[in-house]
Amino acid sequence: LNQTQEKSLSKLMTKALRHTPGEFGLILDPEDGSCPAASFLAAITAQPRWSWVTLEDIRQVVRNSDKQRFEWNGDRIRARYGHSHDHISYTPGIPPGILYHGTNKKALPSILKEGLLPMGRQYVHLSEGTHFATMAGSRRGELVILKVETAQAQESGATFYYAGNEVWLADRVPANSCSVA
Ligand code: HQG
Repeated sequence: LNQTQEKSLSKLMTKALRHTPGEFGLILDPEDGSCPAASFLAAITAQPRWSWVTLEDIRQVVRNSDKQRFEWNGDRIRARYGHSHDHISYTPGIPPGILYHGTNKKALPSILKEGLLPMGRQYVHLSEGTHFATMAGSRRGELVILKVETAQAQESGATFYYAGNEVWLADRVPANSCSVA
């Protein structure tokens, strides 16, 4: 796979594992959102432009993913985060005191008023460091990094879940626990 192919195969894989598995004929495990690698490969190679993909190509995408989007569990594969529906049941965890969220300047007034909402996804995405938040927030305009006080958010009813690789998820984050970093 060259870099362009890797990127576009990664997009197809996130679509199948985060958003519309049914469209690919996949049924994800309701607990961890995984499916057998063999079924996954079959679903990918059934796509018109992707009939030539091998398991090694998929392994390459998983290995090289800048944000470690995917995860193997034995012979099963899943997306670690980013899901649009109730595809995974994460276990609540105790987050570090501060987490970061990357967003853009235009969204800021609304976030400071309503708090962080999952919008089109199952959860709000947060990170332990600013690197992941910077990548996330740079996608749509002028980057703003928000700092989340997790103890305060929990007192206001937010629940946090760990998705691995420094990424945390929350059902919502109240405005009183968010500030510009
Ligand atoms: C914003 C990508 C207005 C929120 C990324 C974000 C990440 C609000 C957008 C991962 C709001 C939702 C997740 C409110 C939140 N008012 N805007 N009250 N609350 N927002 O894509 O966190 O490359 O669903 O700040 O890099 O940007 O796909 O979430 O700007 O890692 O692997 O609403 O997905 O990773 O956007 O991104 P998203 P996100 P991948």
